Amino acid sequence: MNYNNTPIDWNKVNHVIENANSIMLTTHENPDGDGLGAESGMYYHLIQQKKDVRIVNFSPLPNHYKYLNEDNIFECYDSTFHDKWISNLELVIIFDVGDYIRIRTLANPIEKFNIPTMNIDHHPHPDKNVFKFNIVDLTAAATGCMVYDYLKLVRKKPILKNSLLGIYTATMTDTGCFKYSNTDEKCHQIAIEALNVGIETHKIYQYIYENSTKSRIRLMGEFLSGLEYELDGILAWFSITQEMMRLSNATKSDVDGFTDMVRTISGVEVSLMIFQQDDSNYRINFRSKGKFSVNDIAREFGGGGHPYAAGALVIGNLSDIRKKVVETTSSSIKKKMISSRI
Ligand SMILES: [Mn+2]
Repeated sequence: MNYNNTPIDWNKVNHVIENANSIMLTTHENPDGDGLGAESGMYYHLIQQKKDVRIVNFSPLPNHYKYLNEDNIFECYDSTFHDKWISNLELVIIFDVGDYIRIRTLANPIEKFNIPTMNIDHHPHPDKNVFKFNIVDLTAAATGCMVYDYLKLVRKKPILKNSLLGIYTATMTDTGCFKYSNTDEKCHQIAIEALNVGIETHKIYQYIYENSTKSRIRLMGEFLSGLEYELDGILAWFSITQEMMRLSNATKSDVDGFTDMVRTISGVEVSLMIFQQDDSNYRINFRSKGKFSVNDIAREFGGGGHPYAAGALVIGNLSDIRKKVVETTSSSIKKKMISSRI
């Protein structure tokens, strides 16, 4: 089964899910609202179907998503604790992963015990991929919207409130609170359904976006004072070093959303973050307002993503990476500016 941005037959997908009794749900490391919301959206449905289902992620649940975890459904992978259960699984569903490598060490038991994998994602994947079942819809605003499509079709009863809480979270976070160009009618339909079942959507906003740690704000001050512009301000870029993380007492999740924030500056079309994750590993993030694609730039560094939101992992030292990434990004934008004038 390979729906690689081709029309998805959810009935066929359902056939696979129905036939599996024990199912693990997972998403990428450092999970976001979409990965977590897609998981919990699916989880409550499968529990009602009497499946042996658990959500096991490589990373712990970030604090601002604790409201999704009233039933303690999110587990953090521990091989000594989980591998026995994983060895008997009939299916693992991986949400929003972008790149299989981002489930990190969870790939070990999946491969060791040869567990069938189902990829449900709105990021591009190659036609030849590692998944047994590949379900990709690039037009979906969020992976949570795909879970919504699935549940709408297969459930005889309305979607559960707990599922909608996850699906709404996924939709809200991946559309930048219904602001980005990916926001479509379905996103608002999901919001309407969430309100109809009594989900307090304004509170979800507060949990996620009005819950900044003081460390995050301190870190913001640090990186904003070093913000740089190229191409007359069309490209804005910044780096966050381990030293800055230490000084601010910040954690990885404090960094989320900074690239989006920098993109909001007037005149800036592309924002770029270079984030030092440890001594020699860096995450680079690109955001574009829509004039210039950035996933092709991310691909030059072995990454990928959506046309206007992409990233990659690079190895090296900060000054080399800065030089190379900023130069490559500038020259790519410049080329696009020239070709769009012709
Ligand atoms: Mn997503």
